[in-house]
Amino acid sequence: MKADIGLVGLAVMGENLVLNMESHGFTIAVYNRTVEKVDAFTSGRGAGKHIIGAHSPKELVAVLKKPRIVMIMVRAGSAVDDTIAQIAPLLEPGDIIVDGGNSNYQDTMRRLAELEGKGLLYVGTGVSGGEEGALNGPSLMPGGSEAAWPHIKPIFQAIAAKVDDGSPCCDWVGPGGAGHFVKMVHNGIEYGDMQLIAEVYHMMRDQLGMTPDEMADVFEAWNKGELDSYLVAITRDILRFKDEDGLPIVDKILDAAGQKGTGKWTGITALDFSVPVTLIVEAVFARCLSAMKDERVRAVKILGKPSGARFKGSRGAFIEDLGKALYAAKIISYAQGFMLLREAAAEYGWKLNYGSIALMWRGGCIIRSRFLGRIKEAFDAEPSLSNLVFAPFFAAQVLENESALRNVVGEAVASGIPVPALSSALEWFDGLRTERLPANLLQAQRDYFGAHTYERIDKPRGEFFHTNWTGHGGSTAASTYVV
Ligand code: NBP
Repeated sequence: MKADIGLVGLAVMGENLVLNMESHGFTIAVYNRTVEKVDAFTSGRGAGKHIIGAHSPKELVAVLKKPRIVMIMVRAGSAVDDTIAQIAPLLEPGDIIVDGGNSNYQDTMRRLAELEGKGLLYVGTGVSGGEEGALNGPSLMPGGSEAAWPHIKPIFQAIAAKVDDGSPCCDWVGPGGAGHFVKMVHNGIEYGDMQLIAEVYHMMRDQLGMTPDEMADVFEAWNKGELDSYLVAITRDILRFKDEDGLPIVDKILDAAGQKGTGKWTGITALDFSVPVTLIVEAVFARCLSAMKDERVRAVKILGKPSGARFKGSRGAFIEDLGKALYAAKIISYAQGFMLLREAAAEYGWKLNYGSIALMWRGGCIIRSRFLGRIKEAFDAEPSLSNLVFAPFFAAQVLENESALRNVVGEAVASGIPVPALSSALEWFDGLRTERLPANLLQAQRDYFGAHTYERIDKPRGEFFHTNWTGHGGSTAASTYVV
């Protein structure tokens, strides 16, 4: 028996992907660095299935159909390089290595260049949906050597999540590190969505004094409308969940958030590309601030809590505004994420299909939602759409919900409840619609102290001027450049 694909890395994701592939009729050869895990798997969850256990990379490669496909599901970073170093010398030109871990897209670009140089094909694919998704249908975002796509497509599209019309949440993303880049932005958006929900929860808990069960009812209602999404659904379930003593478990969980880095990468990339992905960056920093638990406890002792105004309005109307604010901010966050994708596409010469990316995220992954179907429609209607909030549907939606967002942020500021993601959404939206920002003054300051020059509103763009502001500076300007 020959295997359709080999998989290295039998941890939670690898095991479940193998079982998913097997359930779709594929035969899989498996290998893991700690070899005992191979036998444990083939005699345990994998027993009696079309799964071949290999005890060395050589054994793995020997049982694969040609061109050989080896998928790596190990910890991102040097483990991927170690695994490639073991597998690649055993392969022939035209064989394919797929990295399905959360690798940094720049590592993927480096590995791709190295392996293509040896005649191999290399794919870096985002895999989202966690353990459950890996088993029952993940969202898959493959990119890299396009010649590999016809070979991996039947397997990938078979195991991927499907949306209502049966379309798989997996398509070819693009060359280079495009697959892992799209996965990185997916994870950044996930940080943003989670932070927005957490801020709305904070407002309900501390401003309206709602119980977890009352909040769960609100999330349940929201999940039947435009906010219908996996994260809203699990928030409802989390709020309802009781500890052994019958009390809500959410109230007992320490408020110090962890992170594994992909949100941070999105922020760093946004800064590198000068794209204002403000909401995701705020979401990352909100986790950092939450992790400073001891410092915050100390701050309250020294500085006291914010002693803002108490909420006096109608509770029902405010809950409605919270839902609308969440929706408006979410639109803005996705607009920012797609701006980053567009910039990366321009930077690296990738032709990204934004509608197809929205479809890949529509099911299987953590940010899956009804809303992504709308995004797909917007990009399908206008593939060159430069900004999601310019699409007629989203322009109308964000404007319809703008006053609720403004109201919620205003109440939060007045009462001293931090809402960095909600407020950054509003700031970005206001900034985007301000024709004349105060950057004229910034340019004057830069020219004053550093002779950095400025453009003028009464002259064509691209002409730069320097003023001798003090009378004793020289007339020599610094060269103009963007860093
Ligand atoms: P882990 O990220 O926990 O990695 C464990 C696997 O990596 C084991 O098979 C381990 O082998 C192997 N490994 C390590 Br650690 N160092 C190695 C090395 N130097 N050489 C070879 N193998 C090595 O597993 P996971 O949670 O299943 O995630 C796999 C990948 O998928 C990661 O990149 C992760 O970020 C990504 N991902 C995870 C999720 C999720 O929900 N967990 C979701 C989406 C993507 P050993 O058994 O010998 O120690």
